[in-house]
Amino acid sequence: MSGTCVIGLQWGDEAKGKLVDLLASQFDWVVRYQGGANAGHTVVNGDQVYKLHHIPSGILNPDVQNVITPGVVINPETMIQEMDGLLARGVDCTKNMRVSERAHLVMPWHIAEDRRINATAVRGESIGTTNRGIGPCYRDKVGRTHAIRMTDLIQPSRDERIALVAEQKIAMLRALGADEEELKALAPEVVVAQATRWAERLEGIISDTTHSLLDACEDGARLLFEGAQGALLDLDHGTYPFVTSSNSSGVGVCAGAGVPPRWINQVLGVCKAYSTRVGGGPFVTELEDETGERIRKLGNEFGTTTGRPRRCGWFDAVAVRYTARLSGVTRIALMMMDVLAHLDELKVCVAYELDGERIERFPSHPEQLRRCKPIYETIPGWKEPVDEVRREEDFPAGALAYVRRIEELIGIPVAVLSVGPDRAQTIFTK
Ligand code: 2SA
Ligand code: MG
Repeated sequence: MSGTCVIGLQWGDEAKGKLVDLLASQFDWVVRYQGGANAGHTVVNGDQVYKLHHIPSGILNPDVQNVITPGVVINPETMIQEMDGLLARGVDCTKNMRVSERAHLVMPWHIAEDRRINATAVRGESIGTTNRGIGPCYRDKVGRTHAIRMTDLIQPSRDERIALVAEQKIAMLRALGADEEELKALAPEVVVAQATRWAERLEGIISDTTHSLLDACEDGARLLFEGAQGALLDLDHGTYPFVTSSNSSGVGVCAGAGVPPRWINQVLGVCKAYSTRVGGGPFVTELEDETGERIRKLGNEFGTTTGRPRRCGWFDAVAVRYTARLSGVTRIALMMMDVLAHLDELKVCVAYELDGERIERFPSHPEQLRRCKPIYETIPGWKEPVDEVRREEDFPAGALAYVRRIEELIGIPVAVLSVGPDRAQTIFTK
């Protein structure tokens, strides 16, 4: 038996999808366990680029079972579109993908409400959500009274239930000042018709993934858990309130998937060789200068889901040490090494200065975090491109020195280096 998790250690977009796709052939199951269509995983296979939001990154491998478990919030419309897009390219998801009957649905009213959230500043700044209805859907899940789950789609009570919730949601959004045009799309008959279509399309793949996964674990199957977003966006442990609404760090795997800790033995922590963040919130090592601009351009740092430019900055060892410990990371994958080539020097944040004091712990309050100044160590850059490198010993000495320093600062071995989006541009070192 082996359960391996792939967890983002920064603010998402660490190229987890690429690793999951690559590792998938060594596993029997790939499991998505939190988040929803706010995720954007890019998988490159030869000249084919797949942008996945809902569908697990193991889908390109026909021998792998892909599951979306209770902790995920599903926008059926997006999922069906994604399935159709894959089908047009010869990938039939109905063969090797199942969706939990316990997973909650992102309904059109959640998206309408999310737009309102984004219009509201929290602690002086907008959260900058992806507008995918994630926060409102998880709120309804926790609140229980207005939630709709996958299993509700295939019950005789479906239409009645959806119509009732739609009426209540319209009243609520109206009170919040939503415009009538927007509310028309939420009318009970409109949403009931949509849900009928969703049920027709998805009925065959809705299943009890919890029992299937427990059976698989007990039968000795190999499971790969695919995290979405990154640990600094974790609802409980991230840069709250500038976080997503699920547990995106390693501690979220068990609850979201419905798999107990005893079946997990490896955690691969994925981080970029620098930092990025999309959306609002404090970012200690942010570069609002030419170097930041250069990283954005070379790294093509734009959101997969929303196309938003990502904020870029130096590697933050304080943050990653925290999230690696929190996530129980056993090995690190350091991605996007190619983007840092050609710089005269690089900086790594080794500690923060908070109100005149040096700290090495990641603070919990956003205002404290905002006051933190990075304490940098400067490391000489390397001038040679690395995108053609395929073996560890072929990296320029400067690049290896950078990797070794990061390894030391985090205290966990770097086992994977990535030098580009393609499968072949991945070097396993340990
Ligand atoms: P939400 O929509 O409620 O989850 O937003 C809350 C915060 O979480 C951030 N967030 C993300 N950050 C990076 N990548 C994400 N996925 C997409 C991608 C983002 C995109 O892979 O590129 O395309 O813009 C993701 N999803 C959520 C979000 O920016 C808020 O800060
Ligand atoms: Mg992403």
